[in-house]
Amino acid sequence: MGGLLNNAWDKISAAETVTLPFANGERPLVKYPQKRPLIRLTTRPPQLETPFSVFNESVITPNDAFFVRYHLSESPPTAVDADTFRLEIKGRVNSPVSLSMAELKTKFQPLETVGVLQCSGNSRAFSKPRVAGGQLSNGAMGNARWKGVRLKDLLSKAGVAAGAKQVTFNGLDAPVIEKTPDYIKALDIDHALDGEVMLAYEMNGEDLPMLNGYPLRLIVPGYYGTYWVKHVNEISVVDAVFNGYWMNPAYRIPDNDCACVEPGTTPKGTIPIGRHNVRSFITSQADGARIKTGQVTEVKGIAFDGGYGIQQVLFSEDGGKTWRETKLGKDLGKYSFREWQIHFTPKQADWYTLEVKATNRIGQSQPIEALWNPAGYMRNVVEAIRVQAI
Ligand SMILES: Nc1nc2c(c(=O)[nH]1)N[C@H]1C(S)=C(S)[C@@H](COP(=O)(O)O)O[C@H]1N2
Ligand SMILES: [Mo]
Repeated sequence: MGGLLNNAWDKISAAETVTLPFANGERPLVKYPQKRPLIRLTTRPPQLETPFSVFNESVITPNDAFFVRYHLSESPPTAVDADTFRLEIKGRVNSPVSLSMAELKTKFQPLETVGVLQCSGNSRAFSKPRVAGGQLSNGAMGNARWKGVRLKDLLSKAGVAAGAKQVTFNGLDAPVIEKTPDYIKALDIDHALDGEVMLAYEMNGEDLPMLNGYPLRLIVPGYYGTYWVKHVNEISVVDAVFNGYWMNPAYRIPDNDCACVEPGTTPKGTIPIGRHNVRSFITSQADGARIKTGQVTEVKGIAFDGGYGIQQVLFSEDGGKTWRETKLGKDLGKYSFREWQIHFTPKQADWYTLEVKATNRIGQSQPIEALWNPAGYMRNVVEAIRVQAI
């Protein structure tokens, strides 16, 4: 038996609170099983954000600091018995398959990928005008080393039958009220067979934490977290586009190049959300930090994209008037956070606006003005912080 949790999360009390930089940004810092104190957004279901300072500690986000997002109020399952757990693969396949965790770990070639998991609504609370949905700061993302098996290998064991169009993924968490739709997501068959999408049973060298999908979760490198179904126990190959609630109307973006519309307006057409856009953050200084005049200050941070890889990260100390190229850190793969670093010497006692802007290997970058869409998805504006040299 693994990952036993007590379901009385609303009884867990907060040791401290934090105030995030937007209206109604007060949040309790709460310690959940297998987690250090995290910023709690909601109790049922649990939604926990990573405190931003964690991203300055290491390029890999520790399991105990990794954010948590659920949709169904009785999530996650309170206990999962990994000895009796089975993954079923069915639908348009030649022979349905049922696999134990032991079989998954021994009968298939393992694969490891370092990859960013980011919620579509990460940073939503900064949308102007404000939008409905969880008012998240920048902590609904994380980077981990995932180990598991290729979905392609599992599907070829079952044998994909003619006419297969998509593959659906369902996890152990189920709705309490019948009217709430179960959390099921779908990928196109070609995507499912790309050899990169995987079922992970390890995160940073350990079993997945219960709150991050124990014992098995889907990893869809480069794609928003909504597809990374947790506690996956049911995979179905289907012959039509799956239109369940969490694919339509939920998790859709405007059907245009910027995934944006004029603030306050409704898009004409929508499509399912897809890959991450390009983002970059300064992690070494917080907004309002004090630095020393005339002294070399190290500024560092992270950048990532939807899986083409980061090409360049530019830094500005004058609010975007001039830019300098930063030094990139070790390449952990095209789906990982990429560290960057630069030195900056404030010549006089003053306020400085530091900005950072990344470009990926296919030339995609970040907008200077924030783009807007009604769900507050895919925010990737060039981030700016103000620091004071004293
Ligand atoms: N079973 C299940 N899987 C799920 C969800 C869920 O509600 N139930 N939420 C999804 C969303 S929207 C996100 S952003 C990620 C969050 O993963 P994490 O909680 O491990 O950070 O899980 C995804 N997988
Ligand atoms: Mo999400």
